[in-house]
Amino acid sequence: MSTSNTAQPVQWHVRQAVQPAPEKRAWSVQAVQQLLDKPFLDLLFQAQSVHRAHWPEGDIELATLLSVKTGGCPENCGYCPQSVEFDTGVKAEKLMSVEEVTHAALAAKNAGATRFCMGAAWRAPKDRDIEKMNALIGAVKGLGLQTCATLGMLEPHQARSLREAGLDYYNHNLDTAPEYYQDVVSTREYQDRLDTLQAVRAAGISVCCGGIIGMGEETVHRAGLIAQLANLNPHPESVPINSLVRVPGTPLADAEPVDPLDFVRVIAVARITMPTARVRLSAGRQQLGDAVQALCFMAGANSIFYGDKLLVTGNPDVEADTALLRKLGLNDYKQPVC
Ligand code: SAM
Ligand code: DTB
Ligand code: SF4
Repeated sequence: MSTSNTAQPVQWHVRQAVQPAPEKRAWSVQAVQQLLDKPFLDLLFQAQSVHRAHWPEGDIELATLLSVKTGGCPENCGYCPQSVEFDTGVKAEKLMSVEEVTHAALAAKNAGATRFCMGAAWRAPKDRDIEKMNALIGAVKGLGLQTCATLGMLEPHQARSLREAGLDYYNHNLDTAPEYYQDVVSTREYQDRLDTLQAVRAAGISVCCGGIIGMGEETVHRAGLIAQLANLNPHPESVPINSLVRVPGTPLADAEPVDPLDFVRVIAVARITMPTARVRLSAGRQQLGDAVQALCFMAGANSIFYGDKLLVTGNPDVEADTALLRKLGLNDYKQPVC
């Protein structure tokens, strides 16, 4: 074997071709917790190093949300303002029309969004709901946007139908660790979520799956959530990390607020354990302020929900996000077309 430093590209290509795919590392809850417990700056440095190695462009993805079917949901997720069980002032509405959704998606595109995510407050859509969603997906896709939907639990045939209509991503969150799940929602099982994720993956739709921090969970539950996500094989392409929006009338309205630096830690650990995922700094940004959001980007977040509203609660407005991205020198920001 040659000991010279001269590059030998041909040999390198041959070696690459015969190498087996690297084995996927399984993350134990303990290993994830050790990451969460690292000294803050060491953790941030590690996460930023992983981030730069996998995302050299360093851009922030802009995804806009629209609640296409609001309220009246029969589930009892303790964080959610759209459950019929909680008195939150959110009224049940019917599914929006193709025209209304197209109008909103075009506005999102003109403001700079590349992905458009449609949310529906369903436990599980009926087949006739899927048909109506397919029309919305086709219209959004026709505008040249990436499409995402979050509609509740899916059967395999429904996932296939959404894929055929042009759905690129399906959002379905695990929300927390399996052992904490029943403290938050009792109308379904953790396994139901995993089954839907499997149906989505099998249909060829990319997976968007994450969770919520600040629901009274311990650090071990945060580690348990991240381990579950990282051990999905492959791990999700998008990982939304939400900070609980404490909505009056929900059982979690008075939950202890999360220490913002602990929230940054979760982002960092998501980045380290899922290097090729878009980690989305999701709900709760209004409470974080610019400095903590900048730390989240430093920790490896490279996506945000972009637009004045999440589903039914508020989000920083487009002007504030434009200003923040500009201040941080991110995205080589161009003026939105209005
Ligand atoms: N009904 C569908 C479902 O549950 O999958 C889709 C809509 S649901 C509102 C989508 C996700 O929003 C939930 O899984 C949860 O992670 C997040 N979410 C809902 N309410 C929230 C809140 N108050 N704060 C933070 N995230 C929230
Ligand atoms: C996700 O993880 N967060 C978004 C999206 N996926 C659908 C929803 C956040 C909802 C926040 C409360 C609300 O506005 O309803
Ligand atoms: Fe329904 Fe989804 Fe809200 Fe749960 S999170 S109550 S399933 S809309």
